Amino acid sequence: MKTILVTGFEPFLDHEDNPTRKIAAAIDGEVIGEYKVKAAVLPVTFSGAAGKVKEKIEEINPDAVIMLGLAAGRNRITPERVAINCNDGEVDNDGVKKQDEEIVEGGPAAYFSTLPIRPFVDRLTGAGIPAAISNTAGTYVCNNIMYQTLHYLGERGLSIPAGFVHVPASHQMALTKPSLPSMSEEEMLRAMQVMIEAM
Ligand code: PCA
Repeated sequence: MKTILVTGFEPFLDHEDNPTRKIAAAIDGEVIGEYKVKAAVLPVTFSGAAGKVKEKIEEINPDAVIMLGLAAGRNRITPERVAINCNDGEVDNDGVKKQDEEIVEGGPAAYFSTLPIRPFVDRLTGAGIPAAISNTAGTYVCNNIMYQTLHYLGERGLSIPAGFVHVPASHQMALTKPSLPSMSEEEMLRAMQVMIEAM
């Protein structure tokens, strides 16, 4: 059986929760499609998150990697098309703030996701789950780990599918923020199932 590494993140900034850590916990150890899922929850730090993904890749030797993050404000599941070589944004959970900084000095400007993002979106919408390809993963920690993971896999000549998917806030998070678009955690879990089956 193949193995897929799925990562989620801890809460960050003023978000009381992060649905991606719950998704990771819920599917850890499950068998979905051709894959046995191994999950990990990452710190929202520029210094620690990507290192933990690389550690997990070395430990698990997965056949695919899907990294998940919260994009509060989005109203659908959004597989990311591209990660850019730039750190810039709000403070991370270490209190570190980056601006206009390269992730890898002299590295390629960008990496495209090697996940089947169009089939993901087609299968998700076919299953009644709102989804769309996103053309920016931002410049915060999510973009950082997508870029670093694809860079790392490329440098090691590992041609496994890997990439990033942003999810909306959960209904629970929207309870206290009435204007925040939200999706139920059950629906997000179903989305994971659909995407892994589409691999
Ligand atoms: N979302 C943030 C970092 C952690 C998370 O879940 C992002 O989009 O960069």
